[in-house]
Amino acid sequence: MMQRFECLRAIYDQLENCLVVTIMGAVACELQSLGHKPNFFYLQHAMGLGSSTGLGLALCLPQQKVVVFDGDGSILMNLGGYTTLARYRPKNLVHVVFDNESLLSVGGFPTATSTGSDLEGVAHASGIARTKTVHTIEEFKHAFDDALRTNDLTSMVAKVEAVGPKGYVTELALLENRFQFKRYIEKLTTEARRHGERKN
Ligand SMILES: Cc1ncc(C[n+]2csc(CCOP(=O)(O)OP(=O)(O)O)c2C)c(N)n1
Repeated sequence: MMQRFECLRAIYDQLENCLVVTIMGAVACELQSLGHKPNFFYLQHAMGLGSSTGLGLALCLPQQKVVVFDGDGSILMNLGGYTTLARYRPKNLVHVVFDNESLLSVGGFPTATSTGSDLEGVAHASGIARTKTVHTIEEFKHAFDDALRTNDLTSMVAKVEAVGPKGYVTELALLENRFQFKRYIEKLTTEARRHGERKN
């Protein structure tokens, strides 16, 4: 079975020009350990709202690719997130759920996916047209590349082992991350405006 860290490593270079939102805990720590960038935002505390945050960004910044790294425990707290994604169908959003069947970051309690709940099935039944479940790094990389290239909403589930880093505390403070991310977006929108003015 694949590990989430390997998945992140396999696609890290493609995150360069995306806005990236992760949920808190293990995945945030793993992505940071590959190298933090100002276009990465690690959503602390608001468990379940990774997809909602990504949706808001994608709708506000339609020219910008947005990637959300979600977790099974988190999306299970906000299943309505799937229906809202489907309803607004942002073409520039890639939603990835790393399904380790566990609340790993708080000690590893099993979630409902460990007893058979199928998140891709929920996504599909919610009305998301492009869904996928992947089990290997090759499948993951291929599906992620495809999702980034395609001009449509994709929600994918990557089945991964319930393993992560030893600790989840990083050097980067929540507020620092928040201001950095905001400035990054401001720079993007200022540049886009200038570009538009030059063209007119
Ligand atoms: C509303 C709320 N409930 C509980 C928590 C505690 N909490 C933090 S991370 C986490 C588990 C997240 O599980 P999952 O999304 O499956 O990701 P994993 O930790 O397995 O990578 C929990 C329960 C929280 N931060 N907020």
